[in-house]
Amino acid sequence: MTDLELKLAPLVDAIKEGKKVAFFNGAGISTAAGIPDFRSPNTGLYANLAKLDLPYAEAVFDIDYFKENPKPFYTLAEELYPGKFPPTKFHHFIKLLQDRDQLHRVYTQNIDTLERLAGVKDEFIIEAHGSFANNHCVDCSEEMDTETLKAHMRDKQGKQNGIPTCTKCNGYVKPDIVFFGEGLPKKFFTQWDQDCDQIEVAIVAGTSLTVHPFASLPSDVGKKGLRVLVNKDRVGDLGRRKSDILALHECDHVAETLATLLGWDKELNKLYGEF
Ligand code: CNA
Repeated sequence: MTDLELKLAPLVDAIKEGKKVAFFNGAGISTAAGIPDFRSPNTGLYANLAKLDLPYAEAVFDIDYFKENPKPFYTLAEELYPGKFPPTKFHHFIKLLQDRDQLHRVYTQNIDTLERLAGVKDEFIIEAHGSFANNHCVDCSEEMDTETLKAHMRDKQGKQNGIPTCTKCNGYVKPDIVFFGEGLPKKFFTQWDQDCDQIEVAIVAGTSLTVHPFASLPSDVGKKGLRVLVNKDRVGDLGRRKSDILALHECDHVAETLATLLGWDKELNKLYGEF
């Protein structure tokens, strides 16, 4: 047995016993699909924003900055817009738990909707930082459908210069992803109130756990819950409880290893091969 397999043994046992798993996801579960995360040195978005001429990296997702200059966000949005990227093995592993009625919830910071694309049902997903699914004017809140938004983005030669603009008030339109300076969806808080004491297994994956309030969820998991960190590096307070498992590896490698230990590897590869 490899060191990773040994470490994962209590998690495999818990899944074999029929326990339900809740996920706490970040950008690192999607990097294998080709979507850069924020904070990885060299490859992360923040390391590659120089071309956007921002006062500071986070400004690209800052609501006050967006209201003055939406161009950097829309330059980035073109690269990140859902539709170009397939789910990873890690996403498919979540779906396999759903198929076995062992998925408790998926709290995700990601805006790429890859959990949905992998087939995870709406009732399980809490998109804590919103998604590209809907769009609103930042001034008058008028909704804009996604096809119109995309048409505005494509229209680079027109007077809007590729920036989606409200047909009612001419304000800038933004997808409903949560920017710095904006509140999280109500559902995030109400669902967590219901879930937090009932978590049997918590898998925290691909996140630096730096953005609050999401970052505090793993430490709120009740002491009886088994906590597992799947990440390149150690983050948050994971590792402080005796039962915590630290799987400091690539997310897809851990998904493959778990699938093999559970005898789900053929199914996982089939799902992965379908995209
Ligand atoms: P982050 O701060 O960039 O952290 C990512 C973490 O994942 C780091 O600790 C990395 O070491 C780790 N990591 C990267 N790749 C892998 C991998 N293949 N296997 C294991 N670990 C890996 O990102 P967070 O999600 O923590 O930050 C929260 C922000 C990022 C949210 O508001 C998101 O909206 C935002 N974001 C989302 C996406 C997306 O939707 N895919 C992409 C980029 C940023």
